[in-house]
Amino acid sequence: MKLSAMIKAGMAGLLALAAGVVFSAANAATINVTRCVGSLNKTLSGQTVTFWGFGTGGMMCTGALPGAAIEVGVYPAGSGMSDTLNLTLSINGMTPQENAPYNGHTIHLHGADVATAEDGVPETGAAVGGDTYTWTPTSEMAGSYLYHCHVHTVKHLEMGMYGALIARPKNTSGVFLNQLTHNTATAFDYVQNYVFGSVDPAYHTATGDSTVFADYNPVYFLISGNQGLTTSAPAMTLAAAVNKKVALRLLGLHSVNGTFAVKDGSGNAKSFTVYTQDGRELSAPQTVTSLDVSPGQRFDIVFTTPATTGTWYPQITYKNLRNGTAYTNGTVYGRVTF
Ligand SMILES: [Cu+2]
Repeated sequence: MKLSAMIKAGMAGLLALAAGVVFSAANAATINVTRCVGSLNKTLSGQTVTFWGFGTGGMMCTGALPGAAIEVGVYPAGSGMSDTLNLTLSINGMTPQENAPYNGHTIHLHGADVATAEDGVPETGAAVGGDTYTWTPTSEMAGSYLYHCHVHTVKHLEMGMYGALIARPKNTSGVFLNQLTHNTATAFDYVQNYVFGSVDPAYHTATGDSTVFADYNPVYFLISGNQGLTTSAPAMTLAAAVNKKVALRLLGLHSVNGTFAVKDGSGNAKSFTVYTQDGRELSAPQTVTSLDVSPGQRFDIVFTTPATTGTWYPQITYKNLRNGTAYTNGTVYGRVTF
């Protein structure tokens, strides 16, 4: 290797280290990510609600709602290449937490094929005082996943201990592609994560085996931690352009039913195409005008902005699990301008 090439390679390695990414053989990467647990307050419809979120900073952890998204590369089929995620829950950032037997926290990689020891489920032996969770996704696993705490899940998920986990295509040089899968039909110009959430404030103050947990009555509804109650104050915004492909990753971290749609300012539903469901590419993409998203489900969709400028509103209407009725203040809006 020429000296100039060696210096370049060294610089690339330093830059990769700075980003928390270490390249190993054949350009596959080991992605080291650390999360801690920290509390945060949000004002929802004028009321203060305390959340626990996955964040960064260890002992002085600043929680985030949702936790920052984590991306892991998946390579073309037959390349023999894989990224490995080492996701560490810091032992130095484990408060707040509940009293025993629901003490501590874990990270569960929802939808990922991992060994039991990497699964973060206390009932099957996972440590609750900090651990490292390893996942090596393969080509066919391109798509969207979730990470969340699996200690007393009914409480800790509600407290906001969740985030997006993305298996995203890379080329054999290790560069992320703007595609949902290695199928070029899934290419996009823009992508956003729509993390769905619902909030029952009673769950946020109850602990242990309180009877509160026997009845779920959410009153606040979120996309990626924001209320977005009107089209003029949306939870998500994207400045796109005309004739472009917008991909949205729909991530079901709510605890009720939900129906997603993309509408224009007059309420007319626009078509979008579903390419992946629950971390696998559909054998035939589905073009629809609405999509039910259940708790735990993930869909990756694409729509094309029209040839003339305007604004569309991706939105979800949250519905009661028992009777399917839409909740008051239960429609949360995003906004895409083009
Ligand atoms: Cu937890």
